[in-house]
Amino acid sequence: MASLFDPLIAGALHLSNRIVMAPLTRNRSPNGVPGAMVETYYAQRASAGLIVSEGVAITQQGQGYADVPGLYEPAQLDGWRRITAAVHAAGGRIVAQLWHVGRISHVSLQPGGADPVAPSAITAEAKTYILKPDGSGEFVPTSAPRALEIGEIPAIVQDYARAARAAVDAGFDGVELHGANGYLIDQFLRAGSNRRSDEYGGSIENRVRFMDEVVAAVAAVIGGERTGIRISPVTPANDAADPDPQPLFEAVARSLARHDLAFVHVIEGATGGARDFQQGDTPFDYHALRNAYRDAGGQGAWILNNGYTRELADAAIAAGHADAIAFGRAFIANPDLVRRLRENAPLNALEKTTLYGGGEAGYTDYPALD
Ligand code: 8OZ
Repeated sequence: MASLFDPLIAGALHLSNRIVMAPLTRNRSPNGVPGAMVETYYAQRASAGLIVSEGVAITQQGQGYADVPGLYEPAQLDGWRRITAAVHAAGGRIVAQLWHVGRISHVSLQPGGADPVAPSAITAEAKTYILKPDGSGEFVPTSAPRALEIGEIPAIVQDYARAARAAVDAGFDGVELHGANGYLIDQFLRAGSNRRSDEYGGSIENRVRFMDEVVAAVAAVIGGERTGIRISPVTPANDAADPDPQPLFEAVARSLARHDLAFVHVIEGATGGARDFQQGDTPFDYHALRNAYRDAGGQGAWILNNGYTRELADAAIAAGHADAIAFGRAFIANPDLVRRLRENAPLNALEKTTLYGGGEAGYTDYPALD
């Protein structure tokens, strides 16, 4: 029977255990450049079987929040090169989460103050976080987006591919596409944000097309065995909504199965909230989702996430429902989470006021055991 502490091979990624650090937005990279503090933070957490970095913007257009790191300027890449080297020196593995926020942005973050882009010109009922001229942060409503012209889509697909190449050049072991939580890929998938009448909207097949093209383009440049994706079939985060998620995400799973990916990472329920959160008329069937992937030939590692305790995680791995489990908030507060889980040691409590932005406090100063 597999355990959380057994190694796992996920495509080209060799994990020393099945405990994954989930992607966590921390807003500590001014001008998109991750510095020494970010390096310390990730190196402290290198005992994870795999670190998925915080969302990293693939372009300035993909930026939606203040002080999120990027992968599109030389100084940003230099910062990541030091971070990936530090994680590797500490024995860890790290993939970059490639992020385009789509409509979850604000004009002040966009190139030339332009409107954010989205599948359709529908403003999200959501907030983002920007910096005021005095440097302090504030939450503001997201700006009204404009709908992408069909002729603009290939360039955005290529932006993902270029960022994937840059990530691997900067030392990342691979990438995770951010297909979750109401950002650009998810905006194309779900009917609430996609009202297009061209080949990228309408039918499920059409709404899956953008994701499929991004996955294909990224896998073509860095290899499917270094590529994973995160999805969130029912989360309401960022105004994401679809009336019938089961057939939609089973089609997503079948599409992903064609690309020989390293892993598929699934958020169960509402991101950071109720695991049994439901959209549509029936509870989402996550086993059917996994079966759709496996039946279509998908062999990537199956990573589950959201509110897992040690007991829930052990049970999911032992039952074969997951190959690995991702932990988010527990990794913020416990740099040595793997050891604590192994020893059944108590966990540090999370300080919520220091999650987004700020300095070392609540970032690199959570104590390890001893
Ligand atoms: C929390 C705050 C800002 C962004 C996500 C990237 O939900 C995020 C995010 C989380 O996927």
